[in-house]
Amino acid sequence: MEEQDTIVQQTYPMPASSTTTTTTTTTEQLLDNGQGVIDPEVYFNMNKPPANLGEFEEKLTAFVNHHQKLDNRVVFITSGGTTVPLENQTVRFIDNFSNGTRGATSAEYFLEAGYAVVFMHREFSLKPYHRHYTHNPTQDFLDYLVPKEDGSVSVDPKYASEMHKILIKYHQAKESNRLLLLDFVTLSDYLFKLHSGSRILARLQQKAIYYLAAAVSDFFIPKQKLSEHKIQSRDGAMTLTLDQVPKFLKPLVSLWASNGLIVSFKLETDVNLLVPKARRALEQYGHQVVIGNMLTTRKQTVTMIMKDKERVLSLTPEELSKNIEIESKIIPDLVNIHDHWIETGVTA
Ligand code: PAZ
Repeated sequence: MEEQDTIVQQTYPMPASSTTTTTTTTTEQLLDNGQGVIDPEVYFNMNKPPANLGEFEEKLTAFVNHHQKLDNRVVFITSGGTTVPLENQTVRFIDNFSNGTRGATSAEYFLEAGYAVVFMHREFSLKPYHRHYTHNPTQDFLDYLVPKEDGSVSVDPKYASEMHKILIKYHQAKESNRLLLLDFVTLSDYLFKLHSGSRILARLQQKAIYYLAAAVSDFFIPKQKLSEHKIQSRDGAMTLTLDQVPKFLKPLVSLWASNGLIVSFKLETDVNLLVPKARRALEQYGHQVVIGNMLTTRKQTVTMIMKDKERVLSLTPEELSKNIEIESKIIPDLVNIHDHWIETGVTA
């Protein structure tokens, strides 16, 4: 309560593009229904878009146009964690655990299922196909390679056959122009690109899936409250007050992503909260699927939650021992849901 009182007393300069004649407005005027959360549209008016937003939109528009002509299904995957800068000239930022395994792995299974994939990921997080070599905890990338006397480099024969299979799939995806990689770093990049990207995909109507696997911060420091320069330690202990991030799922469902199948994720550490919170999100935002997962078991089990039903997808101990990935169950399940969505406008 105390925090909220402090926020409400804050004044913000209006954005340069604003047509209003006043120069400042109170946060109270910007809050969504008095719940202490800034409306997403206000957020976009008050923050500067990422410098490469134009390039992002150009690439995405060309990709979507191409697949629309071919009548292909397209999935827009978000993957990895967002950063929350503590300074405008950013030295420090808040981050989270996500390294993009869910998103990158899911992208491969969607490609196998015939989808074109827009993979919007945190810069330097896991990417489809590359992930098998770049982020392997037991083996560094250069250890797959062998230097030859003639100055060339080859793949160590013990890895060649597996690498060959992955390379074939990777080249197929690239040559058929079915994989578009786009990136983000900060929460602000993410929100601008989600906003813009979902509106570009909206022309695909039911043919699009929005698969929101990124771990997006719930809290941030508004630009107007950010220190311009590196925060100095001579001032002693630091106290941070973070505002709540705008609830972007609501406009995504009702305004931006017209008729697409929207799949969000819910991550919890307290198992008792998982399904109730996922259900609350479905009711609040009115989208089609929430995939619930627990921090420690997210690679073995998920719960698919829809309006009138839910089911648990899990790997058996035997499947785990064979390194089967849970995404090999999630994606076929979603493809069924999507088939049904396209045919009937409701989830299976
Ligand atoms: O990136 P990763 O594979 O390590 O983790 C995936 C995940 C847990 C971030 C994802 O499955 C998820 O739940 N994303 C949404 C998190 C949330 O904002 O609740």
